[in-house]
Amino acid sequence: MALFRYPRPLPSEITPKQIYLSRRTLIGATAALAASATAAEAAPLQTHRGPYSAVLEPTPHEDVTHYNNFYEFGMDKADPSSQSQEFQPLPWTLEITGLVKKPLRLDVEQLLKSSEIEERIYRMRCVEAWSMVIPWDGIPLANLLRNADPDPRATHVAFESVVRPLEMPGQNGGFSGIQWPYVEGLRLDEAMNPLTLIALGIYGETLPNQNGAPLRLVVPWKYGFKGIKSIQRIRLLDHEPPTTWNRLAPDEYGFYANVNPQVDHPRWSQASERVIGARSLFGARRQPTLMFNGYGEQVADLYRGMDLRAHF
Ligand SMILES: Nc1nc2c(c(=O)[nH]1)N[C@H]1C(S)=C(S)[C@@H](COP(=O)(O)O)O[C@H]1N2
Ligand SMILES: [Mo]
Repeated sequence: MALFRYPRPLPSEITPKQIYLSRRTLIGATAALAASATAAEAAPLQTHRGPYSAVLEPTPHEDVTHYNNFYEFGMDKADPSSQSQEFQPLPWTLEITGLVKKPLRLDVEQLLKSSEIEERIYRMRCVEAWSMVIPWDGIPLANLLRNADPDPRATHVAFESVVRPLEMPGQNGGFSGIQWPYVEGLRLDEAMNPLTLIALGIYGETLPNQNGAPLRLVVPWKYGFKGIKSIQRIRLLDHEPPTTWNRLAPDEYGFYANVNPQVDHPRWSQASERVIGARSLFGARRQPTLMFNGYGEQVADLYRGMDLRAHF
């Protein structure tokens, strides 16, 4: 069980050594409290091991926080960690609107109070054929959506990332071709699945900017691009919303994006994956990719009778 705290202390409130300590020690009680002594308004929160965590060896913290995709900060894997340090996640408001009976506007503190924070150790499989194992801290999305009381007409959920060109260099021109904001979507039953998480932390620490501070989506049986970062708006709809990668390259990235080793990307195989942070004698280690990224028992029923080749 780790201690988890938000808001994190401002860099000006702690020394670099303390930042290092608070990041390195899974926020061991003493280090975290020492580091946050001057900004201790918010009490540390308990993180509980969630029931859906498989027994998996997490990818080293250094790789999880320095090998990232977050095009708002640039297109190289090292850009998000180096280019996101000016980004100020707080204050933040998450809106849940659309086909709901009780629209919600929540700041991060209200979010943290709305539900118990669970630790979920999940595999993450990027569509580019690499993978990690990440220990997330977060809230089941279903809990949030229930609080908003979905209207019976709602069938889908749309998500929108933040737009802040002054803090996000990738939103100033750049070559990605992405129309901002980054947008994603799920079917409502996928969003309500108990595996679907809104993460506010990793490794028992506040979510680093490069991983999608202050809150992002985690859908472990889908390709990583569905896990939209720095979410400001969630809307319930009666139709399938447009999604960023599908809009850019509809033949390569579908709405569903379920991890499937039998359906190749048009330009590469999806049968296996490079394991980030794991080396073998011959360089990067590879392993076979699992159907639904290994979560079939929990999610295969969502797709009964669907042609997963057509709905890739
Ligand atoms: N807003 C936003 N969310 C995003 C992305 C992005 O570029 N912008 N990249 C996606 C992709 S392709 C992946 S693989 C994961 C990477 O998450 P990580 O850097 O925390 O491992 O974030 C996803 N979420
Ligand atoms: Mo990805």
